[in-house]
Amino acid sequence: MSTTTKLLAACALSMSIAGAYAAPVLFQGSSNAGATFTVAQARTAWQAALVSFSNDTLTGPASAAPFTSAAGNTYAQTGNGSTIRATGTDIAGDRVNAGLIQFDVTFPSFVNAVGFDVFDNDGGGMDLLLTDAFTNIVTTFSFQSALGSNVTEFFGVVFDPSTFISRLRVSGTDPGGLTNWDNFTTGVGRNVVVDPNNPVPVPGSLLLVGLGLVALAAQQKARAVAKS
Ligand SMILES: [Ca+2]
Ligand SMILES: [Ca+2]
Repeated sequence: MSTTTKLLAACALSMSIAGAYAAPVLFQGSSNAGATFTVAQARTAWQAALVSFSNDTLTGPASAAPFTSAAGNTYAQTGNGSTIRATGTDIAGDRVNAGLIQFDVTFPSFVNAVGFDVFDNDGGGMDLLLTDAFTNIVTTFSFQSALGSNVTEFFGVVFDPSTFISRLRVSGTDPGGLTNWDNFTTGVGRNVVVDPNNPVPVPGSLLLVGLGLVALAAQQKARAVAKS
């Protein structure tokens, strides 16, 4: 069984999805001693599903939220009472007295895939809410982080080829109250049927009609050449 197949099998067990529309795949890795695969393996498998991607290392000045990183992503608190801040190397979250640490990430362009590292979520539950750039439909992923302190995990999502997202809301119920996030990576999956830089999506059915017309024209041209 390949690493990717193992990842997909593990994801099918660990993931529950609420919402509709997207047919996403979630890759999860952990540096836990008992983990089936490492953070690096999970990230590599996720990146292999993409045609392009860019990584936000969050290197920059320390700052309270909201802040925009050098990569152009804007990170903001949601007003639920928890806080986040830029440390200069990553994002530090404090649950304070809220039920969960929660923040929004807005991307400078629409993306088809998103992944990031989580440090020290202590086995807490995590939610990712991804807002569809065209329909505003929100898809929710709910999953558990690995048990134990000082554990780094990777979570990555790839949407179906016609789905792009404009915003990500991250929530973690870290029992200890302190969690860090880093390396927010966004990308475009292979075989996408819309251009993320063009805000007008090409419906799949129209694309098929277009491809059919191209094939028909090629066939007629071939017949004309054969007769001449
Ligand atoms: Ca970093
Ligand atoms: Ca923690």
